[in-house]
Amino acid sequence: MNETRHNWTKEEILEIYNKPLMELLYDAATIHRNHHDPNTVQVSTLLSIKTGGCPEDCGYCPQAARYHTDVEGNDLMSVQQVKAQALRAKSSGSSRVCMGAAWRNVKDGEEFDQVLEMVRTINKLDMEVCCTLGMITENQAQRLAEAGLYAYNHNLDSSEEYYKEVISTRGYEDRLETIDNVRKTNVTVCSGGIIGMGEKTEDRAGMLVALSTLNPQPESVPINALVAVEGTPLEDQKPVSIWDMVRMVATTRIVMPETQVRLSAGRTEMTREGQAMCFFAGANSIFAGDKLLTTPNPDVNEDMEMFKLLGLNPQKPFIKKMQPETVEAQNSQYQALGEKPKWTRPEHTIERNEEAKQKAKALK
Ligand code: SAM
Ligand code: DTB
Ligand code: SF4
Repeated sequence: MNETRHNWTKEEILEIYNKPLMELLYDAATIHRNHHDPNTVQVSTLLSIKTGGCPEDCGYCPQAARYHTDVEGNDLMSVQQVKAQALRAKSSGSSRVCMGAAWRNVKDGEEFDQVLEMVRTINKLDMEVCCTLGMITENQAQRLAEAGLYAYNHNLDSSEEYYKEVISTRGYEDRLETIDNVRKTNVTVCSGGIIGMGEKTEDRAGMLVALSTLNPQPESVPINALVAVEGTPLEDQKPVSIWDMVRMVATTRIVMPETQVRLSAGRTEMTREGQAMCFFAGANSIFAGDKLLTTPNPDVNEDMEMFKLLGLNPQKPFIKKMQPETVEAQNSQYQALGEKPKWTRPEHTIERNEEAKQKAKALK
């Protein structure tokens, strides 16, 4: 077994990332085998429970209200709708449902209570439940844990330096604080980022420093390739090369040996050969279902064919950690505190985000 280190430096990570490819693949695959079954891949289904109309300015995101994209906004789904979708996901081989909401942060009240009920409902289907709802307080994390949440996703997205080139409406430290709030509970941490936003290799390494020096490291790390959506400030970004994706996955695997590395957004642009290389390099999780949150993803049947071809098996739920218990709302030991936390709003100017906003205004 390789010990898990929490003191990786940017220079060390860059050295790994830039290794001759065959050596990088060999090192990553070796570490992967020492910590995981190389033929097992976790399968998660994404569900956008509240779509579009988000007040933030994340330059990559089609759900930000200020840009002009084709995303149709939707109010919060009902618990019954979510249950039906979760059952579909389960019957198609997913062990986890990840519910996403286009919110800046969670607000106590009816909508959050409804999300808690969704968590209880899916946990009772014996599936792992993940949520990604924006920033949360410790009390909100505790309430999610009590409802039976298995994981909370909150991405760092990039290095601290490059983050400032993409998002101005909240700070990197807010993201770290949310991750820390989740860490105070039994809920596992899912945090990763996006490549292909125009960042340098140093920024990819910087993000991996930030993630790998967390102690404990996140239980899962999604690596997304930017899906460049028309109308967003990053609409003209060139698709990320498969070689970059493989290097990023392999480096993530090496610096975070125990984590589940998820080959996330961007798979529609990848060949089976490319994805196979990512699995060899240590990716052991995917998002399945023909939609991510708002953009396309490969068809489930095609993914299952790929699994068969590669001899991969979907991971069963609760293999890495026991299923949490669900406490019913009436027995909860937590109150909604109605806190108004002071999440920062750095508001630096990002020219291209500003331009996209103006363009969207003009089109209205
Ligand atoms: N609103 C919440 C938040 O930002 O934390 C949760 C949903 S948000 C859509 C979740 C993550 O999806 C983002 O942090 C980002 O990493 C990823 N994402 C969003 N748009 C993307 C895109 N166009 N391409 C790749 N990843 C994207
Ligand atoms: C993550 O890292 N990737 C997922 C999930 N966590 C929430 C989201 C990808 C979104 C891609 C763009 C879209 O479909 O809107
Ligand atoms: Fe909103 Fe999340 Fe999209 Fe940012 S990434 S605009 S917070 S939905």
